[in-house]
Amino acid sequence: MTEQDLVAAPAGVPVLDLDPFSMALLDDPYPYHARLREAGPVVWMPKHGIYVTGRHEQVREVLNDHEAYISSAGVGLANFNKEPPFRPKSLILEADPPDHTRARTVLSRILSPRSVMLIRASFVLEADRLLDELLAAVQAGQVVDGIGQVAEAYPLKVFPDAVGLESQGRENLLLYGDMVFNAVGPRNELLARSAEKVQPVTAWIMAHCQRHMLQAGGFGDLIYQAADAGEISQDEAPMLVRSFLSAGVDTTVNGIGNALWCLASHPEAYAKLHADPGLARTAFEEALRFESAVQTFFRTTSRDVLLAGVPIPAGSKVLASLAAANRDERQWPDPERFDIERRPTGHMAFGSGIHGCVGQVVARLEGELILAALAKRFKRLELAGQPTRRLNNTLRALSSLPLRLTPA
Ligand code: OVM
Repeated sequence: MTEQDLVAAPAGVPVLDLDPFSMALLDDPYPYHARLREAGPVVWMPKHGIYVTGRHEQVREVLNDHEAYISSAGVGLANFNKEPPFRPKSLILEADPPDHTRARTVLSRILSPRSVMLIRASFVLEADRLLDELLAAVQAGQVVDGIGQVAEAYPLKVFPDAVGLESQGRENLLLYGDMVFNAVGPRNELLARSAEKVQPVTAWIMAHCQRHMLQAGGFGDLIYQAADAGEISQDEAPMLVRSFLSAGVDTTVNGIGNALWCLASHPEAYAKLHADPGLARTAFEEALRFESAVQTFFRTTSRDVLLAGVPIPAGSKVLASLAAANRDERQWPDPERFDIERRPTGHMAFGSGIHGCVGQVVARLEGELILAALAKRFKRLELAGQPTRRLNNTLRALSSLPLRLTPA
């Protein structure tokens, strides 16, 4: 008997017999997303025994009803009410109110627009420094790897600096991100492979969540200050630092990497950006819509619910495809068109509702600054070879992106 035989197909729900976590669908998810949206507002996938929604309206509904669709049973395929979590639960991601609210209040203050204003100057300086270096490399005749030299280099410098992390060992942040985002999916080959490295990487991460490892005044230290003030307990502080280190790097690395890929494969869009680097912010936003770095999250129903009239029993896992919602023709005119002058307000790449990305102000800052710095220095950005994909159960990611850059 296979896993799927254990879960009977519910009546009245369209069935889609696909595995969204198979290598083929992860490599090219868009035809599957179209089938998902077409099949109905909610479908049943027997392979994993889950309900799946890929239409914007229903994705939004699931994410905005945090009482019916809870996070404390995990936001991946695993149901934490039935099996233990692969790591101690995140105090913010895998929590519901009122527990969630305390953690969220602290993190939203640390990552607020006002506090991000204070780091802006250093983020600008670093983007300019990195792109000056890149310009010199290009002038010396080098082909550039957009992933290693830009998309990884920039977030790995500025975000851990802002958290107050030491410089050494930061590559662990990418390995850890790869692991936690694979763990949102099933126990497939991808999870097995990234879990092989879990012990040393987790040990490094947890060690760097300790107060004495974090520079005074950084985001990490501010969490400990919140604990000193009694907003959270001392035991909770390292766990909230862990949230920075889980969600703060691999997400922006791939947001920027995907944006570079979008621009390299749409020369007319890059030409517009070069002509007006002020478009950097909306260009980044459109890239998030078009190639969402985080493709999916799950919720678990806390009671019997109706979603678009479809009955879903209590205790069900519901997959919300952020990426499919972001190309839903019911929501977006000409969704398959990458258009940096579109204002894709309401895209789901940062999620929505009380769990909507708490770091989105920082993420947007990084995206905007790196694209603007690029646009100012280069008049053309072209593919210099085939990009390679880094398959991950949740992240839309590239491992390399060979670029030919033409100085302005
Ligand atoms: C966390 C966290 C938050 C958002 C995303 C995420 C798996 C992790 O709190 O650890 O990615």
